[in-house]
Amino acid sequence: MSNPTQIWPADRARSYREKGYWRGETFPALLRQRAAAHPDRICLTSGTQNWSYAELHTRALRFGAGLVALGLQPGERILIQMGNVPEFFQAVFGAFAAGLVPVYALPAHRRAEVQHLAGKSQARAIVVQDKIDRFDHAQLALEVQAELDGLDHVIISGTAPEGTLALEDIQGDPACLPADPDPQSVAFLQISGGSTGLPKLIPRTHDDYIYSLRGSNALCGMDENSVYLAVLPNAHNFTMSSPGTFGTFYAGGRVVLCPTPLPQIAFGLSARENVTITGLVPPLALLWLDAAEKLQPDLSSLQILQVGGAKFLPEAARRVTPVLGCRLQQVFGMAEGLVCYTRAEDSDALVIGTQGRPICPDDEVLVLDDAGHPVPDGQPGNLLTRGPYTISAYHDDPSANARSFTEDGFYRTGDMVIRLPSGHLVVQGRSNDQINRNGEKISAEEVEDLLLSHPAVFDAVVVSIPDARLGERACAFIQPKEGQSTDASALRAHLRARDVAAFKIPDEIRMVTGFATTAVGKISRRQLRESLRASVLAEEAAAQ
Ligand code: OOB
Repeated sequence: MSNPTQIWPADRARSYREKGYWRGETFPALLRQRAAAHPDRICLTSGTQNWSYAELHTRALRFGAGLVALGLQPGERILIQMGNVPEFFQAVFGAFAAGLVPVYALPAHRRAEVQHLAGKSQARAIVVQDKIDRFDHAQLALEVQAELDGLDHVIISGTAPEGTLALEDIQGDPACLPADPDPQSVAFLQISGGSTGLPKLIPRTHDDYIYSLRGSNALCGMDENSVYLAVLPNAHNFTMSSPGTFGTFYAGGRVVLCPTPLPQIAFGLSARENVTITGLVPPLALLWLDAAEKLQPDLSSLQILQVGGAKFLPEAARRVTPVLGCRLQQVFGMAEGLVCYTRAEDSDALVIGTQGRPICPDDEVLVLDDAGHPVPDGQPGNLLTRGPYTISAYHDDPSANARSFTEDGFYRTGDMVIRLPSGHLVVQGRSNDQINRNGEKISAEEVEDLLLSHPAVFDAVVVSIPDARLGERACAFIQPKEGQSTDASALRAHLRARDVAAFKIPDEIRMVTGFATTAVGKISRRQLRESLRASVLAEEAAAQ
């Protein structure tokens, strides 16, 4: 497993400890302490189920001990793919108790992603919910297991088919659990959106992640009366830590799990459960705004609506308080670390027009031109960052590390931003080829590769197009091989057969006879994507 000193060099680690950011807290200790301090307080509500802190803790210890009894060793990885169900937390905190390192897959991930994540992390076990939205994740887990050496255990929450273990049967004696882990060791592997290839693994330590929870809680006003509605997938970093579910547990508050992001359901839950804070991606926030105008729901308990994951445009941002009656908080974050928030004390102009400023005074932010020179405030540049909860290396990925981090440990975010003198950032877009569709990140290169594997495709270029509903949508341009032909539905079927997450299938597929080249040869894919994008935008403008 990665050595924490590779993630943070010793001098920075020392300074973060001295400054009190890293306090030696760990996830097993966190839940143990909360359960001891207020055992009967409810920490999780899902439908008619209410779990107290003591119940979650007991379930986690028993499950963790069951994992130890299966022979799993501290430091080994366990892949978790579950929806917004309470058992997600039983599995994650159980893994923590056993000293195991969870790897989080999203519910939308299919065979290509799950196999990659399990293989890359050398997972020894996989825990999945039997079905999410009618998709059979148990079957998928068995298929992945058949392909991978060392993936010894498939554990199912729900109905466990033959060859798998039922989560509820994995129980052991908590006395056999290991001692608490080193606070600077890796607690779990988050996954990156990324612009190249399949998701990369992001090693987050107990110390760094818990600092981000504490910092987020302070500036979101979280306390034991906070009720967080988890609408986006639990596995996503926004839902987990900004301040999200883990921040709520840290504060001793209550998490309410939303079975679907549909506004009608979420509004009802908010009123019934006295929800105080929730987080949405911009397309969902738009849906909520429109629905609230029609339905006039009771959202009187809701204090903060957080919007993040993709750019929330000022026209929409302006509607939040008048329509929903709560404060807007913009959140600009990344699973690699850095999270920016607008603050309660910020002017309306900052809350509506910026994506906030970093949690920590020691979050170092550089805004650089393409040659690596700093640009003045007010001008766009590439965002690089380093700080007490931002990684300086991906798990086991030297080539991604060489691309994504500078020698002195700054993460190249791939985002273009303008910094204001107040430190607030205004996100301008991506400097690399990633499509942010509905907050879900798609690598243009990965989809191009998949399209190129179709026998009739000579070349494929995938670009992002601004979209009123999704924020951005993916448009693929396809040049068929000479003498061959194919069409959009055949290509979509081809992608589906490759078992990739459905959000990666392009919204639009256009056939072309060829791509522009320069006199000296092929122009760069970056330039090609830019010119194709410009042609779609021009066409749309002409049609209006
Ligand atoms: C969050 O995390 P990821 O890892 O799925 O995606 C990170 C990327 C950022 O680099 C940026 O390109 C984009 O998502 N992004 C935003 C944004 N928030 C994220 N772009 C514009 N405006 C925003 N407000 O998406 C994430 C992690 C923690 C908290 C919130 C979001």
